[in-house]
Amino acid sequence: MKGWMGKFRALGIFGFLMLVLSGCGKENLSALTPKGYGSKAALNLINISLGVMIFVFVVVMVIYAIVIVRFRKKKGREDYIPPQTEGNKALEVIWTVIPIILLVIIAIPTVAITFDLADESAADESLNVNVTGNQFWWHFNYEGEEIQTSQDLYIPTGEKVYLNMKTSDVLHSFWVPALSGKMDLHPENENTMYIQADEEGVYDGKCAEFCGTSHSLMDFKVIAVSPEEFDQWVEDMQNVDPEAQPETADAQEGQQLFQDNSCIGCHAIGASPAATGPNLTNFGDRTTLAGVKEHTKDNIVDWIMDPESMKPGNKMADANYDVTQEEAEKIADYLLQLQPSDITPESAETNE
Ligand code: HEC
Ligand SMILES: [Cu+2]
Repeated sequence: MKGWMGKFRALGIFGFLMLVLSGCGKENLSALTPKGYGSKAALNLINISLGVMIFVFVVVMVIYAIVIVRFRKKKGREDYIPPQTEGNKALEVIWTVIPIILLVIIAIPTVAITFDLADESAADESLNVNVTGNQFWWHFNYEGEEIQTSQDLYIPTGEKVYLNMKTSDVLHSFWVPALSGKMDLHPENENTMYIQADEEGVYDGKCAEFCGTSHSLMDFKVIAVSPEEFDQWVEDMQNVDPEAQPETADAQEGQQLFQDNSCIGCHAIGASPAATGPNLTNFGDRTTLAGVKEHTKDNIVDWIMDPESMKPGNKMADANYDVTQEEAEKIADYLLQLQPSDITPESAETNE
């Protein structure tokens, strides 16, 4: 009786966990709610494999149940031994051939999709973005467009965007579950994959390769907007004047402080090449700070005063600058008004 109770309790806990955990995850961070070409292909494969596995499971369970019932030890026939069938050729062939057929059913679409997702034949006439992974932030350099961004990757919907990926330090892995599978980043070899978003939206991305203390905070976003909105965004980004004067006096002072302290040494504004820190050209249009924190003035000030406490081990923590709280507020005012485009993450979310 006690043993049964224990089993029921375990079953109860599993059932409960299944219910609760199935509520975990966000829609735009899930491979099970695919919104892109690669993720849809992957989900198809998952479903095919699952179908085959369920088929095998059911068949085995049915045979198992029949055997248990039919061949029980019966009263009066305790010594009975059923006819032995080892070495039965027909049976051996059948249960060798069936798994082969099942594996072929899984293998054909797997191989086809693998080649399809690795296909780079359209790369030349597509949008190419050079992606760099850094501890613990992402950099995006739009090839031939004179556009550099960090953390937020804008792409047009309905077309393949080729990502040529490398890391500046340790291994990272680029993963936007709702759009595609993962791709590792390596310091020397460039790895290429394409993503294609079928619907507008803001898709969360993660670093999927342990890369240090703040690995779990190395988040980014893919912002998929309509092709027209994307063209508008490109134009806006190309027309940014990195030296443009802010409107308010505080922001103007902030701009000066940003230049006088070492900030500008690590953070580019405008399309100058990748620096040691995130490009801040469209910082005011972002919805998160450092990939993970709420994009509020308070948080930005806290970040400038003590980046280590918000993202342990990050490379700004040992930077050499000395600003007061008041100065940090002015710098935040300056950074927040860096809003070069009307195309923002909100455009992707409202136009669905
Ligand atoms: C030694 C280089 C360095 C210096 C100097 C530096 N930063 Fe940074 N900064 C970084 C790095 C690296 C990150 C990315 C940290 C991370 O997310 O891992 C960063 C992140 C940021 C972010 C968040 C960016 C984002 O993408 O959300 C802001 C804002 C910022 N820095 C502002 C400043 C300001 C203001 C100064 C000057 C007072 C400054 N930084 C000085 C390297 C630097
Ligand atoms: Cu990483």
